[in-house]
Amino acid sequence: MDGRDPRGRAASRRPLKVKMISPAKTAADSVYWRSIKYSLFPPLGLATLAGYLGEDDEVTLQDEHVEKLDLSDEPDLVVIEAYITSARRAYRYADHYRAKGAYVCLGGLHPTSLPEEAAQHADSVFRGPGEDTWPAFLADFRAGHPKPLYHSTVRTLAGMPRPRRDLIKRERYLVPNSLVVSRGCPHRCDFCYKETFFRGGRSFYVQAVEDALAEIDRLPRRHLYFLDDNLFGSPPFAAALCDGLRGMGRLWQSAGTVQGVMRPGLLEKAVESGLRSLFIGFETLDPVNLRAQHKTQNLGGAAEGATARAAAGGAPQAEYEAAIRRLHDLGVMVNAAFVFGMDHDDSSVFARTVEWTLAQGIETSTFHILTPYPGTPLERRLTADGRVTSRDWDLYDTRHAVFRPAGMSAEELESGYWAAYRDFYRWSSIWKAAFAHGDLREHARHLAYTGGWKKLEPMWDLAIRGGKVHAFVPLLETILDRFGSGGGAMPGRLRPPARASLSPSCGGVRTAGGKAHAESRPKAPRTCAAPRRPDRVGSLPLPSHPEET
Ligand code: B12
Ligand code: SF4
Repeated sequence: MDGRDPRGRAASRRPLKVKMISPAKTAADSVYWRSIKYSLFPPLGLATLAGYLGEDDEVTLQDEHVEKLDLSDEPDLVVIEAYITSARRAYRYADHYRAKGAYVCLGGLHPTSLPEEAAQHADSVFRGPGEDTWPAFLADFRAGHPKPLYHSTVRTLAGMPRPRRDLIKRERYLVPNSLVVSRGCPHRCDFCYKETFFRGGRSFYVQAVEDALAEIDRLPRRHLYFLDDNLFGSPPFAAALCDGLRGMGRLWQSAGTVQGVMRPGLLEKAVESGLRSLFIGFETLDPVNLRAQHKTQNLGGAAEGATARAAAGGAPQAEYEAAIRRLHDLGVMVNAAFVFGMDHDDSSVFARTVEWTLAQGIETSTFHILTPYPGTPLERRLTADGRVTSRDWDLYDTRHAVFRPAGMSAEELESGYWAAYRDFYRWSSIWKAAFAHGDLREHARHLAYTGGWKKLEPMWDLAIRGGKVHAFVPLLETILDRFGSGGGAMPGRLRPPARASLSPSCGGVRTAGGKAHAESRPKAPRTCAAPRRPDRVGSLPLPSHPEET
């Protein structure tokens, strides 16, 4: 190296002009429909990386999910985050800026899985989380000798600068207060992106609780959304976080596991600190499928009592039902995620699954078609068996069958997937699920939330077009607040375990205790939950988690 980067630039200490881009699966200016799903969360990964830049560097962050990209600028450095479904557009923008002479960096989940593919469009490719590689690259770049490939190995969130939330256009998002306080997950399910992404270092680690609380403290309004894969992955960490959160007057949503829910005491702490809805990857009701995907933690394990039932009987339903009862008893809404197309599924799986979710009074469900993300054990297995039928990454959106299923045709899998959404969110189903709860108030709450959101779909479309998504936050919060009065979620007001159907459940954010709630309210104004709709055909579900597989 002669002090020049591979594209001929000499070492320089001058401020950098940096452009950060989160490309969307499709352009955000569709004339047909704008899904609220894409206006929920800001690009937190890029905002995190921006935190490592110098104070005098000039940074622009554009998120194609919510705005039309300005491609006419002349940055020195372009930073693009690519997911599998946005890879095609990410490469297009990378090529565009390279042709203009900018230095282009590609990172995120897809370049991590397929660095050689990404390298055709980038000057530097990054594998894994960026907290170690990104500052190393910046030093190399400023010194004039950046490397073509950086692979993260040092996994820690200690000393991480604060994400540059000032770069986020808050008014364009319904849930600007998203955050992650851990990375990864202690489990290893075959279909999950996680093992591929974290290869080369630890695959589960947490932030210092005081750092997490400090970040929370600086977020305005009340509502928080933890995007962590599994917030309860470390019970001591989760318990300490909840202890710290208690009394901060926050309302929050997150993802957890059946195991985490069944752990004695932890859920109660979470509810006391403001948990209002939990995304849970039930994935399948079939124990053979769970074992094949190495998701045996859903069959029992760490938790006592009810967990043992599932382990003994082999079927997960008893355990799932116990977890749902526990959540509902504490006033927590359940967003259940299922994956269709595992080898033990046949074409009866769709109706059976929907029927079961309705019988449990589950408020929202997200359904997915099994998708072999590159680099996962699932992908390796299906590829070895010659069953992968498409490498068109645009189709890897969990709505398309990109492999040959074992127990049905690909067409049956796709049509069954759409039918599941239709059947879960049809009015008769909403009524049925609502009446699975115990009393009139529960019925009304379920109907109001699930049905109400369903009716709001056209409104979201208009709000997004008008750039007014955030204006709906106070309204939503008020609605959710009203319905929260019966829940047992305020500090000191935890409801005792009751019969399954007694507790209220709601659209994700529900204050618990009306008046008492107002008393514990922080100075910041209140916010609301994040409704989303997974697709055009399905109706708008309640606030739920974006994790899609
Ligand atoms: C929020 C979210 C969304 C939001 C996106 C919001 C946004 N603007 O980013 C929405 C709801 C739109 C969404 C949609 C979808 N999602 Co999504 N989503 C997530 C979720 C839960 C959190 C992402 C996040 O913010 N993470 C926290 C930040 C800090 O981490 P990060 O973004 O990964 O960034 C770090 C590193 O990746 C790295 N990095 C990233 N870019 C770069 C660039 C450079 C240069 C460098 C150095 C480093 C670097 O450094 C960052 C800091 O460590 C993840 C799960 C997860 N835990 O990550 C799934 C996830 C990313 N989604 C996934 C999927 C499949 C989808 C959908 C296809 C699902 C569907 N059925 O529709 C759609 C398609 C989206 C699209 N546009 O293509 C998969 C991706 C699989 C894959 N291999 O790409 C994930 C991993 C879920 C899962 N468990 O499988 N999603
Ligand atoms: S699917 Fe969920 S539980 Fe399994 S490894 Fe991934 S994040 Fe963890």
